[in-house]
Amino acid sequence: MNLYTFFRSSAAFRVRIALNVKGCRYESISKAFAKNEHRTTEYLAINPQGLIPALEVDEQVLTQSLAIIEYLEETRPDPPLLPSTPAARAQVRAMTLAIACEIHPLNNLRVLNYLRQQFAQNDDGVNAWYRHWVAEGFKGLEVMVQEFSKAKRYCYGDALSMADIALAPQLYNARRFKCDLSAYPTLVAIGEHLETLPAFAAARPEVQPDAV
Ligand SMILES: N[C@@H](CCC(=O)N[C@@H](CS)C(=O)NCC(=O)O)C(=O)O
Repeated sequence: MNLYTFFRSSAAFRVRIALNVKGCRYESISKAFAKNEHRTTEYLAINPQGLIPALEVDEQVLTQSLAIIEYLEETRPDPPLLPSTPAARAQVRAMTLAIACEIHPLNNLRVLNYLRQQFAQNDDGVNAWYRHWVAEGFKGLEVMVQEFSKAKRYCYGDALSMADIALAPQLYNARRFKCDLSAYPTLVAIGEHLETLPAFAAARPEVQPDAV
């Protein structure tokens, strides 16, 4: 498997965790955002969206981190990343999407760059935007994990799921942007536990081969 990745990409961070959890071996092919390597003709032929990650797996290229993780789940079901009942799976997917659809796209690099370039925002403006959308998303997610997490170790029940794979990178980035996390004690507690898991530790940005 080849993972088109960038150490700072939180969507790639999700896929790195999933690959580690599933015990999949993969090669990292780095596409540095600062050099616009994700916008070259060569990479657009791999992922026409010009976004990281993409995964070459089973003689095809897959894009979109959650589609990739769902594919891994369906083709390599052990250990599972989704619970066994439809209702529980729906809750896990809801928490995953609360991060991947409601927080992350608003805070993506190209959105932040657009704010700077088209709307003349400086660091203060961009950081306020970033923190606002994290707060909006985490507010509801904290209530959900308070209901569904059993021991504040995982988002749903007491087992690892896709929601944890979405949460850890979002918490990592929230800290990078100095978001105040004091209103989300359950999310923070779950994040602290996830950090102790080898599959998560090995996926962290700073230990990737392209980390600078
Ligand atoms: N929904 C996509 C998001 C992919 C995405 O936005 N990736 C970011 C990095 S986390 C990216 O490539 N950004 C490049 C840019 O904004 O120019 C997924 O889950 O894979």
